[in-house]
Amino acid sequence: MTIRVGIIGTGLIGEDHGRKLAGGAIAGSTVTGVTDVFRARAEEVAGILGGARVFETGAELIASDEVDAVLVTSIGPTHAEYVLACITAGKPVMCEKPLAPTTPECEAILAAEVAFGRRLVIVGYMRRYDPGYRLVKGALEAGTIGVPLMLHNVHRNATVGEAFTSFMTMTDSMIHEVDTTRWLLGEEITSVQVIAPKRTPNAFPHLQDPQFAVFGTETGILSTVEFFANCQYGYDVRCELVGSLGTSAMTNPTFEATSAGGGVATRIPADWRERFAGAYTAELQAWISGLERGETVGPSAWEGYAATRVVEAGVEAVRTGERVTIDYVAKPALYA
Ligand code: NAD
Ligand code: ISE
Repeated sequence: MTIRVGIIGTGLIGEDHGRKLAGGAIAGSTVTGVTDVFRARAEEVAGILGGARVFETGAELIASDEVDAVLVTSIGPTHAEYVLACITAGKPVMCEKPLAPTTPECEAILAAEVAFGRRLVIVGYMRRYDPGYRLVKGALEAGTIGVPLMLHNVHRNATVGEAFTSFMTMTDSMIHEVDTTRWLLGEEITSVQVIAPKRTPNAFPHLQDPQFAVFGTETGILSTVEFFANCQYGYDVRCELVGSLGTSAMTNPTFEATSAGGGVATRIPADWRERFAGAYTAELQAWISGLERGETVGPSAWEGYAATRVVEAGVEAVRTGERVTIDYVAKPALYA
């Protein structure tokens, strides 16, 4: 059985996921349709993907008999509209993060999926499929490091563009650590505070960079995040979990080690595409293989809602510097 995927939004990650889905990296999928408000770009990507049909609108793509499942990789503010249309059409949908930028939009998605009666939506929190993060979770689950007390996260981008704001550190970037924290620890985040360290001279003046966030969980575990948008040297994303009996840490994967001239040189990934290439493949494969079995495999709409809820509070924390507490709507039984 081949799952015919339609892609809404053919920018960087739409193309990246599309190449995997259409090019044989993922077993059991093909790409039959693409669409983008920037039509020329959709046509370009359709060509790259071997001639997928270019749809005029997302609504037409979702309604098409040639599309079994939908991948939403357009910009965040457009996600809710497309995800809701997929639920109405009864089509499985994988939505890149965020599920939606606001909690009312996420709550509308939860309500629609609950009314539909079964899960259709997954959200692209790919770190759950990264070998490093899985090793840390494995150490925790094996009991090797005892009871978790503190999680320390590092999230560094080489550079960001001028459009990147002090709030996007939370909504665009640290949203990944929000999901990582929830998934690794199995607890909801109940508070967030953001501290502004000395600024790097290498950021645009409007951007507070770096930033340091402290998330608190239901049982009082602290999860810290150093987010540095313009670290210059490469893409460096990793974590260390401190438990009552030991710690579990991961290294930023490197791809080669050259020994020469009395030293060893290792590469550092340039960006998320390189660092998480394997994780993106694994998440897409899990989704497609699940659909072949008639199952929905991947982070749920609830996980998407919870992450958005936390970063909304995080934006307030960036603005005020205060510790902001977080509560949630009751979790529907569908997501138990
Ligand atoms: P991008 O700007 O390269 O691509 C976005 C595309 O969406 C553009 O081609 C744009 O023309 C198109 N678009 C805008 N409005 C649209 C609409 N109404 N309908 C259809 N298409 C529309 O951005 P990107 O880096 O590819 O990011 C896309 C999404 O993926 C974002 O939500 C982003 O947060 C997420 N993302 C996730 C990761 C990850 O690590 N999981 C990494 C990068 C981006
Ligand atoms: C980007 O949108 C991502 O999702 C990347 O994973 C993250 O590292 C980067 O900071 C974001 O801008």
